[in-house]
Amino acid sequence: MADYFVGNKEYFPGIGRIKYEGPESDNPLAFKYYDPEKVVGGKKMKDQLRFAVAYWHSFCADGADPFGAATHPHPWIVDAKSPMEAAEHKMDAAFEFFTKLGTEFYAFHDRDMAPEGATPAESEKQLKVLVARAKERQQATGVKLLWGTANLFTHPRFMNGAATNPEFAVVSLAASQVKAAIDATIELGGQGYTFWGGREGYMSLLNTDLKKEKEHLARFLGLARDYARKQGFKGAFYIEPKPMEPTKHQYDYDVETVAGFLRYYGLDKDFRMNIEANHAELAGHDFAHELETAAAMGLFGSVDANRGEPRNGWDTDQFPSSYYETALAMYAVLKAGGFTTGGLNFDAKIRRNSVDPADLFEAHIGGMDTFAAGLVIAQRIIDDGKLPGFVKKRYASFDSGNGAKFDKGELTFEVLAGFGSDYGNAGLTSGKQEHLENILNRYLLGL
Ligand code: XUL
Ligand code: CO
Repeated sequence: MADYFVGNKEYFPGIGRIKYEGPESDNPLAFKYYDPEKVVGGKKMKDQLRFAVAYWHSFCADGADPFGAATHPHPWIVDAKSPMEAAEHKMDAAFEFFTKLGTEFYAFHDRDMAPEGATPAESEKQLKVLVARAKERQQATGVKLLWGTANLFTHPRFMNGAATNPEFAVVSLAASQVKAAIDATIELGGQGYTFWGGREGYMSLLNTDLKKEKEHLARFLGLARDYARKQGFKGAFYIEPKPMEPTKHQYDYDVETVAGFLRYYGLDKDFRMNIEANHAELAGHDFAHELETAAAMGLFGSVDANRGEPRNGWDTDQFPSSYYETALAMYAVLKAGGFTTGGLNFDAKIRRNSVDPADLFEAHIGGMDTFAAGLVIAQRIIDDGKLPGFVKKRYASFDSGNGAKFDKGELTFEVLAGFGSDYGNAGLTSGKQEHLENILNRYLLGL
């Protein structure tokens, strides 16, 4: 097998396989920290990080924004004679990109891969044609599907929501699309299936029956899960929390909200979280907060790796570039036991004015290096043991005696309260936050 895949036409000429050259390298098209075969924390970097490229941002998004037209005239679309031919060329470009970059996984929405047809049946037929082609490309290259999903937000029919739409007809159309997307995911050996509630929320409570919409969302998810399992799907189901945008309020607001929703409707055994950094930010949380909150409830699954712009209130989907953020994120991931079915999916897009073909590579290289460095720093935190040791010691009074009894549920409230009189001066123990932040900064500098 060639070092990388090229279809009938090479879409990124002049760029070959991206290699690890180390931190001293000045080559913008080389990895500085991501060394796929290097073992960190008992596993190869590539297996700890499980990078995926997002089909939608990298091969569909064209730089258009609400104020201006496309700035990325993708060559795979420009020279195509029909939407199906454009989709075939796009797939070749995608597999060329995956294999040149050396990412093992990708993620896609149904409509990223195949164009919408005139009818639902035609859309499904077109998707099947492209899925068969993707399967061939996967077999030829070894690239795998991290997760699939359905786009239930672009078509005008979803303007009032999909599973939460007030019209039954639209709920049914959404189901037909999800069914086809689940079939596609199974056919491609997808390790997960993601539900991001694109327009599952509301713009105004004046026209919304909130209780009914949430019940419909829960019913829809349960039915989709049952269908997928019946078809033999063994992968993970993910819910991707996001507090707002495009609706004013999304029902999948953040991890804690989704956890409550899943438990209330009895879905918590089957669904886990796909946590996106930028969505965490929009919800007013640190990325690591969302990861740790999911892990604490056994709901951690996968990650949409990107970053927001703290001063903007929308999803800027930028490529990760902060070691501080990725170190704390990878620390949370490692503490949660690492990825199993999940991975780091770059749900990120190059800026509208990044118009050179190399920009897409440099964006991913930077994101991968940032997470690789984050992994190394996270492992340093664990190996050195100062931070986890401090936390362990901070709770040591629950390791034995009455504290341990409390933890095991062996104390009544009266007994617990009774001990209080013995502990008059307790509580003035330093949390040492600044001390710990200084230690973390030394790890970040490699010290
Ligand atoms: C939107 C978003 C989606 C999901 C997949 O904010 O993150 O791209 O990741 O539907
Ligand atoms: Co996302």
